[in-house]
Amino acid sequence: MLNSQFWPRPLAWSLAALILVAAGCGGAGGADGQAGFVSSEQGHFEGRFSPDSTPIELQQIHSWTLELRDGDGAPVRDARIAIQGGMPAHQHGLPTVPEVAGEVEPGRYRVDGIKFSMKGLWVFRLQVWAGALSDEVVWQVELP
Ligand SMILES: [Cu+2]
Repeated sequence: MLNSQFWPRPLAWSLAALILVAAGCGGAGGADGQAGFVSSEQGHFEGRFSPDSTPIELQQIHSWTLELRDGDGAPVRDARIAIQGGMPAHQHGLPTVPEVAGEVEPGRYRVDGIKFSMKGLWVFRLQVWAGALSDEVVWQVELP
Protein backbone atom coordinates (compact mmCIF):
# COMPACT_ATOMS: atom_id res chain seq x y z
CA MET A 1 0.00 0.00 0.00
CA LEU A 2 1.24 3.43 -0.88
CA ASN A 3 1.87 5.35 2.27
CA SER A 4 3.32 8.73 3.01
CA GLN A 5 6.06 7.10 5.05
CA PHE A 6 7.63 5.97 1.78
CA TRP A 7 7.91 9.51 0.52
CA PRO A 8 11.17 11.11 1.42
CA ARG A 9 10.40 14.20 3.44
CA PRO A 10 12.08 16.72 1.10
CA LEU A 11 9.87 15.46 -1.71
CA ALA A 12 6.80 15.86 0.42
CA TRP A 13 7.90 19.40 1.20
CA SER A 14 8.41 20.20 -2.46
CA LEU A 15 4.96 18.89 -3.23
CA ALA A 16 3.48 20.97 -0.45
CA ALA A 17 5.21 24.06 -1.77
CA LEU A 18 4.07 23.29 -5.29
CA ILE A 19 0.48 22.85 -4.20
CA LEU A 20 0.64 26.08 -2.25
CA VAL A 21 2.04 28.03 -5.19
CA ALA A 22 -0.69 26.61 -7.40
CA ALA A 23 -3.33 27.48 -4.83
CA GLY A 24 -1.80 30.92 -4.41
CA CYS A 25 -2.66 31.78 -8.00
CA GLY A 26 -6.30 32.01 -6.96
CA GLY A 27 -5.38 34.88 -4.70
CA ALA A 28 -8.10 34.01 -2.23
CA GLY A 29 -5.82 33.85 0.80
CA GLY A 30 -4.27 37.27 0.52
CA ALA A 31 -0.79 37.94 1.83
CA ASP A 32 -0.73 35.09 4.29
CA GLY A 33 -1.53 32.53 1.60
CA GLN A 34 -3.83 30.45 3.75
CA ALA A 35 -6.93 31.65 5.49
CA GLY A 36 -8.82 28.68 6.90
CA PHE A 37 -7.95 25.92 9.32
CA VAL A 38 -5.64 23.17 8.09
CA SER A 39 -5.48 19.62 9.35
CA SER A 40 -2.39 18.61 11.29
CA GLU A 41 -0.11 16.00 9.77
CA GLN A 42 -1.66 13.07 11.67
CA GLY A 43 -5.14 14.55 11.62
CA HIS A 44 -5.41 14.99 15.39
CA PHE A 45 -5.92 18.74 15.31
CA GLU A 46 -6.88 21.60 13.06
CA GLY A 47 -4.89 24.79 13.22
CA ARG A 48 -4.92 28.29 11.91
CA PHE A 49 -2.00 30.64 12.28
CA SER A 50 -2.56 34.30 11.61
CA PRO A 51 -0.75 37.59 12.14
CA ASP A 52 -2.20 39.93 14.75
CA SER A 53 -1.85 42.80 12.33
CA THR A 54 -1.70 43.12 8.58
CA PRO A 55 -0.13 43.86 6.22
CA ILE A 56 2.88 41.86 7.34
CA GLU A 57 5.90 44.14 7.47
CA LEU A 58 9.34 42.80 6.64
CA GLN A 59 12.05 43.21 9.29
CA GLN A 60 9.49 43.95 12.02
CA ILE A 61 8.89 41.77 15.03
CA HIS A 62 5.25 40.92 15.46
CA SER A 63 2.87 38.55 17.20
CA TRP A 64 0.74 35.84 15.68
CA THR A 65 -2.12 33.74 17.00
CA LEU A 66 -2.31 29.97 16.68
CA GLU A 67 -5.85 28.65 16.97
CA LEU A 68 -6.15 24.95 17.69
CA ARG A 69 -9.26 22.82 17.67
CA ASP A 70 -9.91 19.11 17.73
CA GLY A 71 -11.85 17.00 15.25
CA ASP A 72 -15.11 18.03 16.90
CA GLY A 73 -14.32 21.72 16.61
CA ALA A 74 -13.64 22.11 20.34
CA PRO A 75 -10.71 24.30 21.39
CA VAL A 76 -7.50 22.44 22.23
CA ARG A 77 -6.56 23.69 25.69
CA ASP A 78 -3.32 23.59 27.65
CA ALA A 79 -1.26 22.65 24.63
CA ARG A 80 2.49 22.82 24.56
CA ILE A 81 3.77 24.21 21.29
CA ALA A 82 7.19 24.29 19.69
CA ILE A 83 7.79 26.45 16.66
CA GLN A 84 10.20 25.99 13.83
CA GLY A 85 10.20 27.65 10.48
CA GLY A 86 12.14 28.93 7.56
CA MET A 87 12.27 29.24 3.82
CA PRO A 88 12.51 25.85 2.11
CA ALA A 89 13.64 27.42 -1.17
CA HIS A 90 16.60 29.10 0.52
CA GLN A 91 17.24 26.45 3.16
CA HIS A 92 17.43 28.89 6.03
CA GLY A 93 15.45 29.12 9.23
CA LEU A 94 13.66 31.94 10.94
CA PRO A 95 15.75 34.99 11.82
CA THR A 96 14.27 35.02 15.33
CA VAL A 97 13.22 32.42 17.90
CA PRO A 98 9.46 32.80 18.32
CA GLU A 99 7.93 31.91 21.67
CA VAL A 100 4.46 31.06 22.81
CA ALA A 101 3.40 33.83 25.17
CA GLY A 102 0.35 32.04 26.48
CA GLU A 103 -3.14 30.78 25.86
CA VAL A 104 -5.08 34.01 25.59
CA GLU A 105 -8.45 32.32 25.15
CA PRO A 106 -9.35 28.64 25.12
CA GLY A 107 -7.53 27.14 22.17
CA ARG A 108 -5.93 30.46 21.13
CA TYR A 109 -2.21 30.84 21.68
CA ARG A 110 -0.25 34.02 21.18
CA VAL A 111 3.15 33.64 19.56
CA ASP A 112 5.61 36.49 19.98
CA GLY A 113 8.85 37.26 18.24
CA ILE A 114 8.10 36.44 14.63
CA LYS A 115 10.05 38.29 11.98
CA PHE A 116 10.43 37.83 8.26
CA SER A 117 13.66 38.95 6.71
CA MET A 118 12.65 38.65 3.07
CA LYS A 119 9.81 38.10 0.65
CA GLY A 120 8.88 34.64 -0.54
CA LEU A 121 7.49 31.42 0.86
CA TRP A 122 7.95 30.79 4.57
CA VAL A 123 6.88 27.57 6.20
CA PHE A 124 6.13 27.14 9.89
CA ARG A 125 6.14 23.77 11.60
CA LEU A 126 4.13 24.03 14.80
CA GLN A 127 4.58 20.94 16.94
CA VAL A 128 1.68 20.54 19.34
CA TRP A 129 1.40 18.37 22.42
CA ALA A 130 -2.02 18.20 24.06
CA GLY A 131 -3.12 15.48 26.45
CA ALA A 132 -1.84 12.20 25.07
CA LEU A 133 -1.63 13.53 21.52
CA SER A 134 1.21 15.05 19.59
CA ASP A 135 0.96 16.36 16.08
CA GLU A 136 2.35 18.97 13.77
CA VAL A 137 0.61 21.81 12.01
CA VAL A 138 2.42 22.95 8.87
CA TRP A 139 1.56 26.48 7.86
CA GLN A 140 2.75 28.35 4.79
CA VAL A 141 3.04 32.08 4.49
CA GLU A 142 3.70 33.62 1.11
CA LEU A 143 5.00 37.17 1.27
CA PRO A 144 4.58 38.77 -2.12
CU1 LIG B 1 15.09 33.39 2.25
